Amino acid sequence: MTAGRFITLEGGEGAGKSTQARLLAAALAAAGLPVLRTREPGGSPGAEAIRALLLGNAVARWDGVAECMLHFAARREHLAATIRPALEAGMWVVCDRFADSTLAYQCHGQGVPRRLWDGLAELALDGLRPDLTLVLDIAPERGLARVLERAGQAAGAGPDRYETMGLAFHQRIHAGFRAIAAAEPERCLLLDATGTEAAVAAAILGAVRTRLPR
Ligand code: Z5A
Repeated sequence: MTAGRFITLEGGEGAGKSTQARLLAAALAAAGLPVLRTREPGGSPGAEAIRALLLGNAVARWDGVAECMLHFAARREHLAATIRPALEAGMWVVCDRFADSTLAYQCHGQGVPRRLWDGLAELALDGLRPDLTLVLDIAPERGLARVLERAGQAAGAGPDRYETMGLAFHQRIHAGFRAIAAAEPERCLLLDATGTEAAVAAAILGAVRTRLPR
């Protein structure tokens, strides 16, 4: 039994998850709530080490199944070291990506069977699921354009391994996230991510207030 709240942000590349995770955490903190902002893959020393492996640039380094297992290994470590202790301490945990990303990227994107995701989720999560998942929805072409524009602005910041995987891959992921949101409407909310940062932030805060009243 956990005392805190667990909010995850999901969506494809450039949907604005990191931006919105930062804005939501700041808004919750400004409202006097204890907040922890974290991310996946990563969020604890062991999980960050796995992140460095996963986001390296060799596209064909592992097959989808191995990749799925690596994401869940990182997640289990992240849960044990960071998320569960924070929830048990009563914090509001805002997490940039979580298990839905594995379902979207590795199952919808890379063709890993759903039953494998189910088995790994049962093994790794010990029944923990987010209280609220905000799925930021944007056409992949538009999201990728945002990421490319950012890379153009930051000297030396080339695309990571997933960003090099092609438009068809990102279209499957986009469809996957929509299917996830439609399948679990009590947990997930699909939000239009094409508005300004402020407009998306306001929609998110409204959803959090409605769905997770204090
Ligand atoms: N992955 C996986 O395959 N399986 C898994 O289980 C998990 C992850 C957990 C993590 O990369 C990669 O791992 C990811 C999926 C895979 N694939 N890739 N690549 P990451 O953590 O480095 O990257 P990301 O999660 O995809 O984040 P991102 O590409 O940075 O996108 P974002 O967080 O959604 O967007 P952002 O950083 O907030 O914004 C991107 C740019 O758009 C930036 O310049 C902003 O200033 C701009 N932006 C943001 N919002 C707006 C609005 N509203 N209007 C205009 N511009 C905006």
